[in-house]
Amino acid sequence: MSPLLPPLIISLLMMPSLASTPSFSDSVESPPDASDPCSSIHGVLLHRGEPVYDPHTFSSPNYPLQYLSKQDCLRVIRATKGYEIHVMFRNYFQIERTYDRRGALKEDYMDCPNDYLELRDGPYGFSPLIGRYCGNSLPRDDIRARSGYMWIRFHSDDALEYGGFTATFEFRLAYDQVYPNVGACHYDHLDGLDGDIDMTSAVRSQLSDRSLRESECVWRVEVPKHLKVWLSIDKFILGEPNQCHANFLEIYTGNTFDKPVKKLCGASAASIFTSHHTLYLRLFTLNSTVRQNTFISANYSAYSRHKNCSMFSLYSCGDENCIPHQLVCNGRINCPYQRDENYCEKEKRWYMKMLHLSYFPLILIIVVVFIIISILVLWTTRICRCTNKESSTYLSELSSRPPPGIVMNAPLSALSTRNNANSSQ
Ligand SMILES: *[C@@H]1O[C@H](CO)[C@@H](O)[C@H](O)[C@H]1NC(C)=O
Ligand SMILES: *[C@@H]1O[C@H](CO)[C@@H](O)[C@H](O)[C@H]1NC(C)=O
Ligand SMILES: *[C@@H]1O[C@H](CO)[C@@H](O)[C@H](O)[C@H]1NC(C)=O
Ligand SMILES: [Ca+2]
Ligand SMILES: [Ca+2]
Repeated sequence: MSPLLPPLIISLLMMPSLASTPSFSDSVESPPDASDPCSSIHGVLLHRGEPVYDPHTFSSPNYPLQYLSKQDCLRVIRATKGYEIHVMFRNYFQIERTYDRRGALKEDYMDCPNDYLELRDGPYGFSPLIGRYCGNSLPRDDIRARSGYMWIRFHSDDALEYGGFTATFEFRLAYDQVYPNVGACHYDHLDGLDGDIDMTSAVRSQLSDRSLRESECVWRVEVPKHLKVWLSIDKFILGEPNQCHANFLEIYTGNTFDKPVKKLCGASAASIFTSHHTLYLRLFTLNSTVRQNTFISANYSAYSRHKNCSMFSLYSCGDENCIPHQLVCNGRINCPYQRDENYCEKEKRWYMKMLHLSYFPLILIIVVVFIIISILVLWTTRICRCTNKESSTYLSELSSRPPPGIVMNAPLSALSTRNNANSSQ
């Protein structure tokens, strides 16, 4: 057992609670599942075998024991508006540090390619870097997130693990908040299989703040895990086309850990079939003039690629793309060649629907057989009625008629008027 017990009981008084706004769902925190190795980054530690939760701490996985290999733990913390986040490290700090080819320690403190703790001033992996930490000395810098958000990521590779770290953070009133607008233009699309992304209106809503210079709007799209996101950009007009420093749209898949899969700052954009079920879109604009002339709209849709869509209970677009059945005839295009919407108007009429069924000939045969049987049944009952009538008072009149098969073709009304005429005579 390590002699250095983690600072489990730290009373951080006068701390504003974590605010929750509808725009940024990552900020809603609840006690995580203690069996998840990443729960320690969310403040859960095992103390004498019992999980202890302190949301104002974050530690390496498995702390106070050695951290685990192949971990990627992420947490985003958020302060109430007007506060900034300060981080303090405790006890010890031991994260694998880079060795160069001769085995000498590299002096570059920021270069930690194997294992590291990464802190950013903002809620995303593309937010400004505060530092990437590794090695054996407690980070002594004044670590603070002035945007009111802090991105915390711990990464370890598959070899060499060390003691790790534990840290506490607190919220302090910010007298000079430099990025008051971070996280203010965030939109989540997490529940649907398809939808519109209206970037033009989002950018418009930022125009009311005249003092705002740079702005960043972010959309997070998530579809069920077994599917992927297809993004189709219908309209793409940037305020300053081909000026990548002034405006751009970046597309990230999975998380924002890695570089964007695409950075768009030209005059056009096409559709993108991503290979992940989550997607982040980041639209950067330098100033309000640029924002005023920005018009971008996109649609997203869940899809998957299989040789045989029906084996995965999906609808086939006819081109190896498969989509969930709910997206067929929902009034939106979800197949690249619109197959999911092409037959919908016709299919509303039942007989057209019947024609599209593969077992239509079978139904046709059944219907024809049924009609023939009905006719035969009607005919035989008719004969029976006629036989009964033969014994009645109309016997003489009926016996003068042609055989029953021919009578059937004569309209009943004509028959009855003739009867009436006969009786009135
Ligand atoms: C906004 O940025 C563009 C491109 O750099 C520049 O041409 C324009 O003058 C700027 N407008 C304002 C109001 O600063
Ligand atoms: C696709 O899968 C379904 C269900 O498993 C099967 O009935 C069908 O024959 C398969 N089609 C092809 C072209 O393999
Ligand atoms: C995208 O959504 C808009 C609004 O619902 C719609 O008008 C447009 O046709 C859609 N585009 C595609 C390719 O589905
Ligand atoms: Ca390692
Ligand atoms: Ca559709």
